[in-house]
Amino acid sequence: MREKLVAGNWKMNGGLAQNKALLEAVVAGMAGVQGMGCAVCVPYPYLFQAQSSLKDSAIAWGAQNLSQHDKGAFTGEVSAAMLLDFGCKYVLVGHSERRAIYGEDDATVALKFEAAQKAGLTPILCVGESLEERESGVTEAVVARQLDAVTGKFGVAALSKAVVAYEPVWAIGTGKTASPEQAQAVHAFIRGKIATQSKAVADGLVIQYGGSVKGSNAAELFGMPDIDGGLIGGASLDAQEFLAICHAA
Ligand code: G2H
Repeated sequence: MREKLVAGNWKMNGGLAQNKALLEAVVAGMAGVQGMGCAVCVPYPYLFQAQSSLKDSAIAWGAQNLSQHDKGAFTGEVSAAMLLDFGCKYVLVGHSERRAIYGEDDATVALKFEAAQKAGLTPILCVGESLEERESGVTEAVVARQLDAVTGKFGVAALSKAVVAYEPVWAIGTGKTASPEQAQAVHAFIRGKIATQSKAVADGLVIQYGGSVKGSNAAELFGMPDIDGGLIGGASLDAQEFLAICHAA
């Protein structure tokens, strides 16, 4: 039985004072909640704050990116070991904003995935198609290619210690959410594809949905059989909204 996971992706938002209020409200609102996982992926400078605010709670924290390299002359980069120093459990890899804005290709994403796992972090591998790709009918091919970049290199077992987040690019920060049925169809495709390589890995794989999830649509999405929680952007910056999503899981 898979446990649902709701993870906030703050993106490049926040500040010490507002984070404090947000983290305290989330900790209070999640007290006593069991049977699901909750995490926040914060900007690097606030990992220390997340660690000190969340260390006595059941809420995990993580980062939104990492370097594929272990250490060395990579100005501006942050390694997996550094994230571990701050108690991170999760790290996002291959978020569509990294792919589109920073040119991260499938091969780079796979290396980042490997660096995270080697260090003992749980990568949240983001996959998803653009509007143009959906409209030209290649959604499954795109998602398959993004998954194959990892499983082709490291084997399907690599997904036994990872999370996949399906995030249709056209639904990210646009207010347009995939309908529960549209999302479920892709989630079922992902699980089915993994199952052809390992049923055990497929059955245990947490597949989150991401893209304009809100308190008002979370329950319907999370009610679908292959949707195991969500990766939450904008709505994770508002404690009440984020808590409503967590409570729907
Ligand atoms: C997708 C999602 C979080 P939002 O990027 O990863 O953002 O919920 O704002 O669409």
